[in-house]
Amino acid sequence: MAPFFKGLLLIPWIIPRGELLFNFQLKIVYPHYLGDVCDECTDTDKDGYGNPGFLLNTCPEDNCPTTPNPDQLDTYPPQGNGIGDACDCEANFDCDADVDANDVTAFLTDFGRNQYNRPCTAQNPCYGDFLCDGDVDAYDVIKFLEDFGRSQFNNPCPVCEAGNWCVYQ
Ligand SMILES: [Ca+2]
Ligand SMILES: [Ca+2]
Ligand SMILES: [Ca+2]
Ligand SMILES: [Ca+2]
Repeated sequence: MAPFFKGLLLIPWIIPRGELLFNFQLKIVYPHYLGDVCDECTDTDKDGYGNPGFLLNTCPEDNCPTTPNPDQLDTYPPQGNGIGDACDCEANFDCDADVDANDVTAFLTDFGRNQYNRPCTAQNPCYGDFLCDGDVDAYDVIKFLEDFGRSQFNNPCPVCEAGNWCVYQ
């Protein structure tokens, strides 16, 4: 066959395979150039855990989607609440976007409670007992101050659900 015709026959062979190869390389070499709809791990903060809400993600879900936290630690409250330590607003008692004067008031109301003084119970829980050890003491003040001042303009608090922080008897 003349070289010209050979060339014509080769073109339809090369084009689809070239596309395949190109896509393959693009996926391997530039995984973050993939659109969200075909990315198997949409991971904005690049910590190996995927943003919630992307159904095609095959990587585990990130408990702080905009804060890199490869350890995914969630130690407050002790039983965890699905929001990682790296971004949780533990002192946002009313679950709005801030830790402000309302939260200070709630904290001060319960500060000083312990097993001898108005014990923390399931019926009357203690706001600010971050460790769930049955008191609101100096340790909890330090933890409270870590988040005080966060607002919708300054490191906003993640969405949370108001409810019992600790499991009391
Ligand atoms: Ca992530
Ligand atoms: Ca993260
Ligand atoms: Ca948490
Ligand atoms: Ca608040």
